[in-house]
Amino acid sequence: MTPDLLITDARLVRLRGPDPCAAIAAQTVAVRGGKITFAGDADGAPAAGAHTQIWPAEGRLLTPGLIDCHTHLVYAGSRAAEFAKRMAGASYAEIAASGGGIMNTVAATRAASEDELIAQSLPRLDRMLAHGVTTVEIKSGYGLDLETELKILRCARRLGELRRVRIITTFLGAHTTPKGAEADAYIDDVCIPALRTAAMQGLVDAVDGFCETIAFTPGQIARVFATAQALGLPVKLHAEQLSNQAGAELAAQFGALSADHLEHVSADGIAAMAAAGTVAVLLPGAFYALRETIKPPVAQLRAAGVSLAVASDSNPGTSPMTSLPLAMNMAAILFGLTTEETLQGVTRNAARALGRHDIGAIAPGLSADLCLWDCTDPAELTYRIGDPPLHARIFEGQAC
Ligand code: DI6
Ligand code: FE
Repeated sequence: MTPDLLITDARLVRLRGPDPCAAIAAQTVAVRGGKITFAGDADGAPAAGAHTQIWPAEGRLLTPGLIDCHTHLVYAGSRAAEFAKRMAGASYAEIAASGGGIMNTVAATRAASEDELIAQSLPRLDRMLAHGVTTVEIKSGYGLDLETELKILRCARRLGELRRVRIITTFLGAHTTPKGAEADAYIDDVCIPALRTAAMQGLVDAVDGFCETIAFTPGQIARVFATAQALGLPVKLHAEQLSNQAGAELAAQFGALSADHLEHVSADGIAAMAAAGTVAVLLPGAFYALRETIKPPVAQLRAAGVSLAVASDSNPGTSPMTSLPLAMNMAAILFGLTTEETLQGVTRNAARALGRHDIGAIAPGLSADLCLWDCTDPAELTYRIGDPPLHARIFEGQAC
């Protein structure tokens, strides 16, 4: 089959096979109809036709496009003023308890029109893309009422039409209890009905919750997860970020794609995740911004065979960051991941955390989401502090 695109002379990192992070010189990748049809030595490559675009990589590194598998990208407003308070000594939990925190962003997001929300979120998306991202997961959770949760999810879908990027949506109605409401009543009377409506409208790819003393109990999250299961939607969980709530065990029990944060996960939680194949999504941006001191138990997760992913957690409260390569650097420096682990964490393991088998690696049949980098060593992507040497981003076979 004649390719639409042939990338020649690339230093290829496939994220597949026994040595997934090896960089192999002088490789060719062929693309047709937005999908990879060949990756390997030039002599085995399909022949170019009259309309084949030939792109000499000139020895540059070629990796899968990066996948940010945990973001809260769509929101309105800024929390810089709260940041200033925290730097002057107030804690995140104190600010949340006094009506600030997530509720601050909820008020701004409710007040914003859909177009305003797009206008504020699009520049953040553009910065992500400029750092090599080709797939972004976006959570709701700054609406906490039916209308605003739907608005956020519609905006997330629209962002995927405005830019050449794959957007995956996650319903996070169980983010916090809105002011004046009672947690159980909110879950049963607002969150779960909103989930059903959003799912019916095709706006939901997965379901998340925040299991924490300042958010929801495992029992409340379980009710949301049971609804997700009935709707045929996969689940994931913000688990053990600030304390241990046995959220990892709960997530595993529901066959969750991922459990995220995990600073306070227990040995039992790790064992449950390993048995269920639940990916650990590490979010060093929030750890850094909250000046946390307890790290996720990376050595134990590794020893148990839990797959590690890394994401930006881009959100206005605890991780106002849009650079996934910066998260890679932080995961190495702060959590002790190797440069191979950080790269796998934003490619094939991030794909697993999203339940996707068609992205995150370079192999025939997969989507041609690729990044060409002005370097030859894959460690360069983690080594630089949020300043990745991106040469070109390719989404479904087209440079953009
Ligand atoms: N965990 C977090 O770190 C963010 N959400 C969550 O569930 C914080 C979101 C915010 O402060 O706005
Ligand atoms: Fe988050």
